[in-house]
Amino acid sequence: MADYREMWKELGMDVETHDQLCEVLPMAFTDVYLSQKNRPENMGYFDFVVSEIHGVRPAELVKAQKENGTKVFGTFCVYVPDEVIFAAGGIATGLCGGSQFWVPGGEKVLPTNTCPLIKASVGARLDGTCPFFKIADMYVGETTCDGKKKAWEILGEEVPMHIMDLPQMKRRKDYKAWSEEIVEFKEKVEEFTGNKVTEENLAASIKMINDKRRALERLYSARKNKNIPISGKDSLLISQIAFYDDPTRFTEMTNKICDELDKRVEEGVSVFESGTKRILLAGTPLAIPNWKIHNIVETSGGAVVCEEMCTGTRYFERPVDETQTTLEGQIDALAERYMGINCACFTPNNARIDDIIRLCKEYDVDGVIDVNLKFCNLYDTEGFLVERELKKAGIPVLGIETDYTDSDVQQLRTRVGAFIEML
Ligand code: BJ8
Repeated sequence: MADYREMWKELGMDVETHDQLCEVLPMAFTDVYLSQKNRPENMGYFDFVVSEIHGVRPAELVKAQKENGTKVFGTFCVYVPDEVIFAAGGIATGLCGGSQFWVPGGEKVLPTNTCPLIKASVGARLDGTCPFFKIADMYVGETTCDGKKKAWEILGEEVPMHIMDLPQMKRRKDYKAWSEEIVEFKEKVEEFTGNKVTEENLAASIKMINDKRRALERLYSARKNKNIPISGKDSLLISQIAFYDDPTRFTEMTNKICDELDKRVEEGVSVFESGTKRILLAGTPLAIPNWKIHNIVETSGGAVVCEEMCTGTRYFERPVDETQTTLEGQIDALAERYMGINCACFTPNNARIDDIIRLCKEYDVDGVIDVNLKFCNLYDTEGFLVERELKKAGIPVLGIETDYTDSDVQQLRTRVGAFIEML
């Protein structure tokens, strides 16, 4: 990695502790990623972004702040409409933590039985070991799960925090409430950036983010083929980078790899042996660098062909309606699109089960692994209905619960291996 120590120091990071992360991450990446055979050539860009994850993009954000007075907004959930931020000349960046490295820092202030995603996110900020958490001028939280809601109160003491009140049901009045919440968010963003959101700049940012969604849709479509041209691990990496990268460049690079994948499909190239079992992962998100389950599946005779996750289909399916010409119409279109995401924080949430069954057909899936991050009660509880309905639909399913540690890897390997064998 190039030397970014000066920038990290300037950001007030704990550079010595951060060095330890810089030492282990490349090793993990080499083991999990670079050991794969026949990777698409255009993964080179995404490999580069990961190898410089705390350097190259943070440096761009700092430059935009210093040279143009750009405001950076850190977000934690796929319900937060990035379009509003970009329309006002801001930059949105994902902040969810996916490494065990940050968990102990979170545990200093949070109950141990909090999900690792929340503990890692809080730890990354309090320990000063992630540049993105230091760079963000404002954090945008939401009222999804209880753990996050309380975490905002702790993080809000560190950084200006705006919280979006997400409804938990999907009645007409809830859609209306979410529209109003987006209007309030728009006003907050306008005040913070000093820029107005107009029909024109919002239309442009809706198109920009839709283009990103369409590129991801293309990537996922390639995985529907009998010959799978890209591993689940590589696809996951692209999905994870989508949360951080410059959206226009990301779209361009994703379309570029999709051109290569189309060619592979035409030529019948697969990265898996024929007959490899096709697995869909459903459940809680896999924030970077959480590659654990994909790695286990793909080194146990399976191929991950789809993720019904926020680092997956929940992030990109269904673009925002681009035909609206008034600000009001555009905001309603945003509310409509975002309320269409099916997170377990909603009740009832049958549409998520319908989604999983639909995706199983679209991706010609042999079996589903329902993944739950330890202590996420929402997805854990919903797992009962998900697994029951999948069984009813004749789709084999394995429910697993895990965290960011390596302590359960052997045990998971045995269970996942046995599941794949039985398919
Ligand atoms: S839309 S999944 S990104 S809330 S895993 S922190 S729910 S205790 S991340 Fe999420 Fe938005 Fe839903 Fe997606 Fe809480 Fe569960 Fe942890 Fe979670």
